[in-house]
Amino acid sequence: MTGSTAHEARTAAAKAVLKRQSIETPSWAYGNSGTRFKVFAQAGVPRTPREKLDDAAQVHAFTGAAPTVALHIPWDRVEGGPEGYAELAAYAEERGVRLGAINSNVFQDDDYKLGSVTNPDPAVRRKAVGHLLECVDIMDATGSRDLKLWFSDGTNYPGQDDLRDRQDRLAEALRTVYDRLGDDQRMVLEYKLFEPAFYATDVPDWGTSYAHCLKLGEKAQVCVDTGHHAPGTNIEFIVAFLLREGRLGAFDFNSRFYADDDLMVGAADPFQLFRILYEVRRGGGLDTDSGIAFMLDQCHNIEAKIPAIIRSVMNVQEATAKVLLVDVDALAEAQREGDVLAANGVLMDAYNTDVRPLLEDVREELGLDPDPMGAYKRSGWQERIVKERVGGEQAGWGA
Ligand code: LRH
Ligand code: MN
Repeated sequence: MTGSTAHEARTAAAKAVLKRQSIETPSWAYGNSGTRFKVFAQAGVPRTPREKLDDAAQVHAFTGAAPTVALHIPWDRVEGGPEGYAELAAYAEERGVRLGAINSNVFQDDDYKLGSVTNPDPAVRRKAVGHLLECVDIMDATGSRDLKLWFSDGTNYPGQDDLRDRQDRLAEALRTVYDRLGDDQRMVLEYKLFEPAFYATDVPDWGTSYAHCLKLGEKAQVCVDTGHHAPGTNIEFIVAFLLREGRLGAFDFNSRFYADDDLMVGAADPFQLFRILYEVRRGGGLDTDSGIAFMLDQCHNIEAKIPAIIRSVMNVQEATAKVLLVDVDALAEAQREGDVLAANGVLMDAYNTDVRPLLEDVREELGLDPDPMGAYKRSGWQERIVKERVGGEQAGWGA
């Protein structure tokens, strides 16, 4: 096959993958967020889970690649128990999106100061496990597959608590929740190096999450939040390893310059996103049945939220298009021959390819405007929500 026909074949194959790409947006990114210094409220921000879904539907309408929305409990709590969540799921469907992962929250209650599921006090542990089980009840109502677990649990000073005992408590709680999962449900266990704990975090790294998941069973998978690693960590190696083990369940995509900055994915380090998605592709993670949840987990503290999320979806699409254009045969050959520069060159050729025209074609073939950001701007939705969403309590982290 000549070079050009091979490239045409790669382009056609890439289009097929890009047309079915699904990136989950986080309900909390549509609400107000900030840092410990300040939360800058923005006009037009949603006041209810339904208004968050209205905004998420805009992102999907203009990108065609964001059909699901992750919820966070209690930030997205609705009245009416399971029926209430079933109605919320129906509301989402009517707007062309579906409810995705259910995120638990055992990091904002006074009782959890010394930990939630790892707390020395068994009553506090029972309360935390109770919330996690309530989240599974909500999954039953919304039809969500994934329970996403992130624990802020940790200590600030050596000796504050027994690190081994805390792991025993964590394992016991995870087992209780795991055994409650339905056949088609999973738990994805997210790790984070530090913050809010500043000495030892109980699930600090991929190895700790992986080890707990192995003990629990197949329905327990690791969630890789791209902002949760020590500076200099080779995240794509972790991705390659977990894919090889069949334990890469989900991504929380964002980007950072320093710590858990939760900036737009690809904004701080587009080459890192490319390297991560290359290992995703290499490990079969872009195949239809990979089961990996590609989610955004971001905070748009100063920039307009809906356009920022549209831009983020486009950043993932662009990085995905680039990795799909990698000439894998030439790469494998160069690697076999130990031709370091040729091998690196193949990857850099793909990375340096301007894939924006390809994505514009994909959008047009999907009946979408080739310019999602421009189309959103022209839609007048931003002006409309600023005008309509007056009064009431704007959504936020409630921290
Ligand atoms: C923790 C985290 C987790 C979410 C929260 C919104 O830093 O990444 O995924 O629960 O952000
Ligand atoms: Mn996260």
